Amino acid sequence: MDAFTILEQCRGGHTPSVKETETLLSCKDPGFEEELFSAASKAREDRFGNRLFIYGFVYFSTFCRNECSFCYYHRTNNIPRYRKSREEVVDLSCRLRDSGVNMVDLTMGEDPQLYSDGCKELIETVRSVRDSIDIGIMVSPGAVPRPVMKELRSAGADWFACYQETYSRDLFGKLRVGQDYQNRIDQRIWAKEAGMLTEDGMLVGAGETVADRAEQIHLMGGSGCQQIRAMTFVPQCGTPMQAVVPHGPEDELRAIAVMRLSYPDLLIPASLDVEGVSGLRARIAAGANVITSIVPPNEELAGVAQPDLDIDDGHRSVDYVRRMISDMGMAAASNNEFREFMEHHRPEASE
Ligand code: SAM
Ligand code: MD0
Ligand code: SF4
Repeated sequence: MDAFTILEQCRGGHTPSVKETETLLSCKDPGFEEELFSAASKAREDRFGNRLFIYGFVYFSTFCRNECSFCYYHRTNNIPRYRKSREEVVDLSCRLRDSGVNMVDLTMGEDPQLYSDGCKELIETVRSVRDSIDIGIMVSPGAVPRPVMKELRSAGADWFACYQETYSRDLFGKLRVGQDYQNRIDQRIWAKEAGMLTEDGMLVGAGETVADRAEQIHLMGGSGCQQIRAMTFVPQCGTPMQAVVPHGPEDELRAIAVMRLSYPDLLIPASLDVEGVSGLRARIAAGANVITSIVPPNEELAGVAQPDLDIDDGHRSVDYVRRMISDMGMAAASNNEFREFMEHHRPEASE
């Protein structure tokens, strides 16, 4: 079946098969992309109106024991690193709350210091943040031991993010060198069992095929995660993948649109960490309904894929993105709206 016919069926509520997804991801016919994005925007509007959720990003430790070949914070990369104290993380989270984000995403490398003693410092950090703010809390700590999940939940974490990057085992081995594929899948299962909402994600332009991408969209969308994302790989100095030719945003935008059409109820981020604010409009126009990676300026905080882009000029701020989205007829959702989403979708703890 041709891409236009599949798209027409999707408009009527059809979930495309993997093969059909591949067709949607690869059709180069004139006018197709415009129709795809407009159908995806319509699907978002039907579910979420003109509302977008906004998340703050606190990358509180850039130390890491892992050697992901795509990552700037790769263990052997000789770069300056930092670890924020518990008090600093609380302060930053309060500032982000005051600036108007719906959630803070507490992210770290697999820092041995935060992992020691059953991830005690991580858990206590979450608890201190929970005691100080009443907006959403997401944790993105990497792959933690199973018992830690329950503790993160009872310390106050609402969400657990852990991206598989790819569902090709072969490519996974090349990207997340030395890490266990199944253990990373299990993270989201265990987090869900502990009563947390979960996020999965794919890297785009990191060596996958279009068929891999189509399959991954299905696996992520059907896995019970409430949020799924695609981020274009940004080559990083000092890493094994530094010489890879950077991919444009086109394939990520297609992935966002197809995810929206296939899984209209899910949260799908437009990350400021790939192209900064200049890439926001296109991601929203492709069907994203969350803006992630708001980072407070002048705090020596880093992004992941774009360690400093748009941060110290204050462009990765709620005020700035609110202005941008209002030009598109969109508005920031309230904390109550976000809370409602969480309450409605939070998995029941099963153990
Ligand atoms: N360390 C934790 C982990 O790996 O799960 C959490 C933080 S990690 C830095 C968050 C995500 O950022 C990764 O899973 C990956 O998808 C993305 N990321 C890292 N480096 C990137 C790059 N160079 N380009 C695009 N995305 C990247
Ligand atoms: C982002 N820089 O949202 C963040 C990060 C981790 N949960 C999120 C990749 O783009
Ligand atoms: Fe460490 Fe996460 Fe970077 Fe991998 S992606 S090297 S686990 S910070």
